[in-house]
Amino acid sequence: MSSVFSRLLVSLLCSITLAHAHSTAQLHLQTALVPLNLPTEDYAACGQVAPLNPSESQRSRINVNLDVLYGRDSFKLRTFEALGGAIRIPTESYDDLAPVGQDDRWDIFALLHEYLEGTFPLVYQSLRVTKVNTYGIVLHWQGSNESLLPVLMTAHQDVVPVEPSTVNQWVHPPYSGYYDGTWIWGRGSCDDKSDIISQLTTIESLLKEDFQPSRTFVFAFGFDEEASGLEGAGHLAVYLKSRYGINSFAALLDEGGGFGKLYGGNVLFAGPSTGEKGYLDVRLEVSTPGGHSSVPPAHTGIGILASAIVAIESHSHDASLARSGTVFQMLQCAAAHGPDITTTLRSLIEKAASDDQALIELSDALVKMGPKFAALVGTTQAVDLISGGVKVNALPERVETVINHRIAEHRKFNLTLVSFGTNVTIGSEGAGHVILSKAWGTSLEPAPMTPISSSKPYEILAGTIKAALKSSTIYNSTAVVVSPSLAIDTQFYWNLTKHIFRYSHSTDDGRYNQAHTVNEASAYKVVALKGEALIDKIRFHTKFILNWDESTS
Ligand SMILES: *[C@@H]1O[C@H](CO)[C@@H](O)[C@H](O)[C@H]1NC(C)=O
Ligand SMILES: *[C@@H]1O[C@H](CO)[C@@H](O)[C@H](O)[C@H]1NC(C)=O
Ligand SMILES: *[C@@H]1O[C@H](CO)[C@@H](O)[C@H](O)[C@H]1NC(C)=O
Ligand SMILES: *[C@@H]1O[C@H](CO)[C@@H](O)[C@H](O)[C@H]1NC(C)=O
Ligand SMILES: CC(=O)N[C@H]1CO[C@H](CO)[C@@H](O)[C@@H]1O
Ligand SMILES: [Zn+2]
Repeated sequence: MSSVFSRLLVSLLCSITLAHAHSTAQLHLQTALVPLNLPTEDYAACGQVAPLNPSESQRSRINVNLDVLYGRDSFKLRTFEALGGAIRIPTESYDDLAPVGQDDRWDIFALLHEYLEGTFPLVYQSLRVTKVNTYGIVLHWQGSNESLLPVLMTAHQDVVPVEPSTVNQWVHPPYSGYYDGTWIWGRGSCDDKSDIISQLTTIESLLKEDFQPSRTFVFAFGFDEEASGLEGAGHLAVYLKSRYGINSFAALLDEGGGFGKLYGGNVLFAGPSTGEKGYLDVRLEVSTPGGHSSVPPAHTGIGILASAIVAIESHSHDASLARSGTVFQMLQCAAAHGPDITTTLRSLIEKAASDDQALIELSDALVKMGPKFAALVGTTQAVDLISGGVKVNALPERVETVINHRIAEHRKFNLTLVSFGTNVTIGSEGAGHVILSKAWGTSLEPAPMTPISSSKPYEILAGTIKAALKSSTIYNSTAVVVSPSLAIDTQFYWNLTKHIFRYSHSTDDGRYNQAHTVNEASAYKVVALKGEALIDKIRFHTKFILNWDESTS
C-alpha cells in the first residue's frame, strides 16, 4: 500500500496512538492507486515539427497580407486602444458572487458586451452570437464544409479584483488601459482580455480580407474564471455539449502555458499544456467530549488534530516519474534542446528513457531540486484550513482541518467512498471520533492526457507556434522548441474533445509584473502587457485559424 490514503492512515494511527495510548483504532478505508491505461508509444524523443503557414493560394495571400497589416503603426495603435477600452470596464469577479440574476455585481458585464459589439461590428454581424447564462458569449463562425469538426477557442471576460490598498503602487491606474508607448496598463491586460481582443481582432481582420472558413470555428468566453467558473464555463460547457455533442470538436485552445527562454541560451521553449493535475480536498474532523478546561484530558481535540497534522506533514508522498507522463516528455525536450541543462542531468534524463534505475534516480534528483520540481513528479498535499475551539475555558468539541491533494496526472484514486461516509470510533465508548470526508463533496481526476505523438492537432498547434514566433518582429532566438507541459488548473471542457491545448501565446518578457508575485491570481499584482506582445498574439491566432482551416483532420 503506497497510496496517499494509506499514508494518511498510517499518519493518523501514529498520532492517535500518541493521544490514546491504549485504544485501538480501526479505519475502514479502502483505497488504491491504479495507473491509468496509457498509450505505450515511445515518448522519449522530443519530436519537432517545422513552422506551419497555410499554402493554399487564397489562405496564403491572406496570411501574408495580414502579417503586413499587423506590422503597421495605425493597426497597432487601434488594437492597443481596443484592449485599453476593454480594460477600462472593471469586470471583477468575486468568490462570494451569488448566481447571475441574484447579484447586481454581474451587471458590469453588460457594458463589456456593448463595448465589444461596438468595437468589432463585423464580427457581430457575420457570426452567430449566443448568450449563455446571460453573460457567457458563444460566437459561431459557420464553415462551408460540414464534414470537418469545428475548432473551439476560449477566453474569459472577468479579472481578479484590485486590492484597494495597492492602487497607489500602480504606475498607471489599474483600470486606465493606458498605452505609454511600450506597455498597455491595467488589470486584464494579460489575463485574459488580451486573448479576447486578440481573437476578435483576428476574426475582424480575416473578415475584412473576405475570408470564409471551410471549417466551423466556435469561440466561448466565460465570465467568472477567477472565481469558481461555475456560472461562466460551467454553463458554457453544458451548452456546448448539448449544441455540439461529446467529442464534437477537432481541438480546443484554452489559456495556459506560454513561451520563454526556459533553459537559458537563446532557445525559446513554448509549452502548451497537454496534461493537468487532479485534486482532492480531504476534511479531517476530530470530535471529543466537551467539558470545562479546569479538568482537561492529556490531549484536547485540538491537540489530537495537531499531532495528526504533524504526522501527515512528515509523511510526504512518494514521487514517481512515469515515462508516459507529461513531465517526462518535458524533461526529454529539456535534455535534447536546453542549453543550460548540465551534462550529468542530460545523460540521466536520456538514460531514464529505457533504464528503470535511472528513472528512479531522475525522480529523486528532481525532488532534491526543490518543492517546485517535486510537485511536478508526485502527488502533493497541503494542510490549508483549520478550525476549532470557541472559548478559552471550554474544551473544544469539534475541530477540523482540510488537506488539499494535487494528484499526479498518471495516477488516479480508486476510492471506496463508503468509508468516507462512515464514522470511525476511536478507543472506548465516548472517547471521540475521527472523520475523514471529501471536503466539498467534489474531487477531480487527473485530466485525460492530450495525445501528442503522431497527432495532427498537436502538429498544427506546434507548427503554428513556430510560424508565429518566426513572423514576430521582436523575438530573436536561434531555435524554437515546442515541448508539452503540465497544468495545475481544472477544467470544464474535458469531453468536448481529446485534443485540449492550454496555451497562451505570451511570454514573461511581454508582461510587466511590479510585485513579482508568483501567484497568477494575486489581488496585489500590478500588470501591463507589451503592445508588441499583443500583436504577436494576433499573429498566432490568425495562423492558428488559417492552418486549422486548411487541415482536413
Ligand atoms: C476499484 O476497487 C474495486 C474494489 O476494490 C475493484 O473491484 C475495482 O476493480 C477497482 N477498479 C479499478 C479500476 O482498479
Ligand atoms: C457521526 O458522528 C457525529 C458526531 O458524533 C454524529 O452527529 C453523527 O450522527 C454520526 N453519523 C453517523 C452516520 O453515524
Ligand atoms: C464528461 O466529463 C465529466 C467530467 O468532467 C464526467 O462527469 C462525465 O461523465 C463525462 N461525460 C461523458 C459522456 O463522458
Ligand atoms: C470536406 O472535408 C472532407 C473531410 O476532410 C473532405 O474529404 C472533403 O473533400 C471536403 N469537401 C470539400 C467540398 O472541400
Ligand atoms: C534585438 C534583441 O532583442 N536581441 C536579443 C536577442 O536575444 C538575446 C539573448 O536572449 C538578447 O541578449 C538580445 O538582447
Ligand atoms: Zn485567466
